Order: sequence, then C-alpha cells, then structure tokens
Amino acid sequence: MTNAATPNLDAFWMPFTANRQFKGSPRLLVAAKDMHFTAADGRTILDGTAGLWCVNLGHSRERINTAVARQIRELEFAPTFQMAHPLPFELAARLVKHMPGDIEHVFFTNSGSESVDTALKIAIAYHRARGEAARTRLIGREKGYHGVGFGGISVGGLGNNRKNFGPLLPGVDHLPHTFDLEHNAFTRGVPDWGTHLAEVLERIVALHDASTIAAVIVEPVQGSAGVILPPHGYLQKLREICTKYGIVLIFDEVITGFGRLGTPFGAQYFDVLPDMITTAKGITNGAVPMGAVFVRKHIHDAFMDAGLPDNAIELFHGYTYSGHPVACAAALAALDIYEQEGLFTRAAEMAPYWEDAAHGLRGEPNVIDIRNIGLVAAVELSSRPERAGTRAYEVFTRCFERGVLVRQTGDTIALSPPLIVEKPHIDQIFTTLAEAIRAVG
Ligand code: PXG
Repeated sequence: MTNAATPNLDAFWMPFTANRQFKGSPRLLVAAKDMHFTAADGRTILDGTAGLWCVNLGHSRERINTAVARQIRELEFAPTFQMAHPLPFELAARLVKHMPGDIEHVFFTNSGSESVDTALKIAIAYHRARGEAARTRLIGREKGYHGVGFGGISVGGLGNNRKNFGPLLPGVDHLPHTFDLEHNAFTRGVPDWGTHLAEVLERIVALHDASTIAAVIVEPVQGSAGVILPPHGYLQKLREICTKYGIVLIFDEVITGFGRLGTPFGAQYFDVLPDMITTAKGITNGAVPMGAVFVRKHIHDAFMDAGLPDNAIELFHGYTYSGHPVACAAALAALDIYEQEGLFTRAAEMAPYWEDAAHGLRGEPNVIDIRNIGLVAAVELSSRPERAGTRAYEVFTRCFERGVLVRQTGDTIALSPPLIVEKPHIDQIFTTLAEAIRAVG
C-alpha cells in the first residue's frame, strides 16, 4: 500500500520486522479512534490486537489526550533522583489499591523490558540485603518472553531472541514450557494436563541448591510465544515451591496486567500472590511509554530496614524517566477510565462470547489448535513443510487487506482486542479470520 504521502522508508530500522519485505509492500497506519485504525490509503482497520497488547481502553481516549496535553505544558520534565514532583506518588498510591495482598510499592520504568531487568535486579539485591548474597541464580521458562534487555533474554525462552546475542547472563536455568497439542489441543480456557511440569522446579532446586537461587520469573499466560496457558494449579504449585525455598516469585504481567484476563491482574485471576509483578503497556493505554514493577512489602522493607544510614541510597537503580510527568499524567487518566468504565473486569463479561467465537474456527482448514482466556485467543495453524510461518503471515496480510489487524508469530495468529470491544467487532474479527484461513489454504 503506497500513496503520495508514503515517506522514504530507508532510514528507520524497524524492530522485530522483516525490513526488506515490509519496505517492499508497506502497511502504514496514520490515525486511530476507539476500536479502529485508519490506514494510509484511507481504509478503516479493526484493531484485533490492541496495538501490541497495549491499547486496552481503545484508541485516542480524550481524557488521556487532554491530560497529556495539559501536563506537557505545565511540567514536561522533572527529575526523580533526590528530587521529585507529585505525580508518581499519586499514581503509585492509586495503582497499589488495585493490587492483591501486600503489594504496596511501585518502581517506575519506561517499558516492559526495563521492568523485567528492574525486578531481576531487585530480587538479587533483596537477598543480598538480607545477608544471602549467594542467591544470584535466576529461573525463567522455555518460550518465555521477558523483553529484550540482557536480563530479559537470559531468562527468556525464545531461541530466536537469544541465539545471536551471547554470552547471556550466567547462572540461569529454565523450566519446561506447558505447550502440548497432544493433550491440550482445543481446550477452552486453562487446560488440565501439565500441572506436574511445575514440579520440575523442585528438580532445579535440588540441582543447584536453594541457597543459590534468587528468583523464578514467569508470565502467568505466555503471550509472545503464541498464547500458552498455565495448566490448572500450575502457578499455585510454583508459588508453593518458591515459598518453601525462599525464592522470589515474579509474575511478568506486561500482557496479562490491566484487565486483559478479566481481573485487574493475572495474579487475581489465578489467585496466586507473587512477590513482584512487572507491567508496562496498558498502564498508559500505550499513549506514552511507561512500565512499573509492583513489589510486596517484605521486599521493600528489606531495603528500608537494612540498617543503612539515612543518607544511603537503598537501591542503586533507576532511569532518567522513572516517574516521568507526562507518562504519569497519561497513566492517571487511563486509571480513571479503567475504574469508571469497569474495564478491569470487562474481559470477564465478554469472555464467554469471545471463547465461542474463537472456537467457532475449529474445523477450518489447517487449524490444529485454538486457545483462549479472558480477551485473548490464539489460532494455531499447521506449518507448511520447510516454510514455517508463511501460512500465518499470509493470513495476517489477508486480514489486514480485509480490514482487520491480527498478530502473527510463527504459525500462530494471536488476538487481543481493546477491552471496549463489542460483539459485532468480535464477529467481524473471527469471520474475517475464517475467510482468510480458507483463502490462504
Ligand atoms: N514482558 C512481557 C511478558 C511482554 O509481553 C515485554 C516483557 C517487553 O516489553 P517492552 O515494552 O520492552 O516491549 C513484553 C512485550 C507480541 C508482542 O506480538 C509482545 C510484546 C511486545 C511486542 C510484541 O506478542 N511483549
């Protein structure tokens, strides 16, 4: 798609993109409102992915736009190192009210990747503050996505994101993933098979000894790997083992946070209390970059009660833009909308309709699995011999041509619409997808 307004595409090295392919046939979005983007050729595209899992409230919400515009005029920047402005305090106090248990503190970042690296560092420093300096080992999971920092790709479990960038962090181990078509294909919601995979953590502990292990980090639902759900009781089991051995449990909720599953956070959906929760994306509805790490009281207290003199900095970590005023203004306005429009829990109301619509694709050609939870779904297509990923890519481009944005990873189509989605949008998403799957063959 090109028209007179297409810019020169050479200089921008696009992230996670087949640059040469894209630049040969670009897809440009130029405007957005509520459930829709407008493409450069004027077509309206239904957003089936909330941007990149971030525009939970729908696009261009006036309340956020106004708050950002007002803030940038009043105080566009102020430091938060040994100085501050009121907004991050106000935002943190409001955010923790939506958190389960004694998650009472917030460290602000600018992205999910920074949130992950921050949480991993806090976990290691927490043990050291309590005199357990040997606890440095980190445990991630196969197929995990924790952003692209060196910490995140070290605990992450997607081969392509790791293989060209070594050496990664030493002392990292991985739990097995829970993806299993043989046992779990076409399960609606959380599958039964696979709970025992959490017990592999016991074996990893036996191998390295608990005294060397700082933290376990998992996404409650794996997003980027193509929507992989935790089996019934799996996250509870991880919690039990971590508690037993004094290991910090981190939930990476960059995708599952902010209402995606039908509860404010995945921790509430699964009724499991981790020690830290990493977030980003939905915190500002994607309008301004921001991330946040939510921390339980005992972890924060360990730093504050470490017996250091008053003038000592408790954590040598932070970003120039931690608690940026414009990001805080966007997040406060977004929080108003989540609260006033009931969007932290709306996914739960829509989930049954969404689930039926998604599973309606069972029986279409090459569909080998369908997975769903909250307002998330994935349709797994069989791969063409020797050409993995091409089938789903063609489905993605065909859907885009037909006015629906879906997300492709490998031969999986992932869906995660804004939480304001209505039934006719859901119908349009799955009708278009079914038609594309049939056409692509
Ligand atoms: N953790 C998780 C669980 C994520 O999903 C990150 C960390 C990193 O966030 P930043 O803000 O640094 O990108 C993510 C990001 C996809 C997709 O299509 C997913 C993400 C980003 C882009 C695309 O699945 N997740």
